[in-house]
Amino acid sequence: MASLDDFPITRRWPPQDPSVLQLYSYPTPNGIKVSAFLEESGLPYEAHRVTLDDADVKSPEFLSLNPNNKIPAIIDPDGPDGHPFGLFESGAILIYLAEKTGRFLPADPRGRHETMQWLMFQMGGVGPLFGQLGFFVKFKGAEVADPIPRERYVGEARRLLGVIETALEGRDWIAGEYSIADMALAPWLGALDFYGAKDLVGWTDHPRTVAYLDRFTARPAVQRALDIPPREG
Ligand SMILES: N[C@@H](CCC(=O)N[C@@H](CS)C(=O)NCC(=O)O)C(=O)O
Repeated sequence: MASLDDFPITRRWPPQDPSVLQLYSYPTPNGIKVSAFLEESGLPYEAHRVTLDDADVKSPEFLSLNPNNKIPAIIDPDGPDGHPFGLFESGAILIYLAEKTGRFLPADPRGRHETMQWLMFQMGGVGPLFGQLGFFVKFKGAEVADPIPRERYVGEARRLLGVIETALEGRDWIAGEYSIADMALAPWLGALDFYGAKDLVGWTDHPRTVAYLDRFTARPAVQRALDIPPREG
């Protein structure tokens, strides 16, 4: 693609400044990951609100950038080859932005692989499992008489919290230094409150994890990211 005009999504969500990175997102845990990176790094960008309504995420314009109909997605007008480059999947976007800016992903191989390990742990474990927990506890729980799905996801979430609690022993951030792994993981810990699932998973039995989420949320860049793009307006 030679210019942003070649991306059909820009017809529905036109860029104000086509020279900066375009973010298509909503402030959910997966959306906040990328907003947090952009706010932390200071990379110039423009945020477009794409709600989770089918009218947005399943619109032909959004599907042209992410055929998997999920936020977040980006277009970088200055891609790896100097041409506009579109990308979806929050983990892939975080790695891309870390490599582009040289921030929040250690350069030394050991630190880099450990950061990737925790990023993958979030992408393959915490995100999907907590998402299902939210489905069965907050959104559709009352409609499902069978207790097994709910028990399954409560048990898995509790187990994953135990893994995080152990990993945080003696460190402030999940891979040592503050990194893209924290930007991926911490927003999902925050989701437990939104799901009304904190008591079910024994949140307060995990004091290092509680302090970790507080530490993440207290960062000024994260505070801003929590409402990017604004939910309303
Ligand atoms: N694996 C994807 C998951 C993204 C995802 O689940 N996004 C949700 C919001 S948190 C979404 O857009 N849902 C809309 C839908 O499924 O229709 C990623 O990490 O980017």
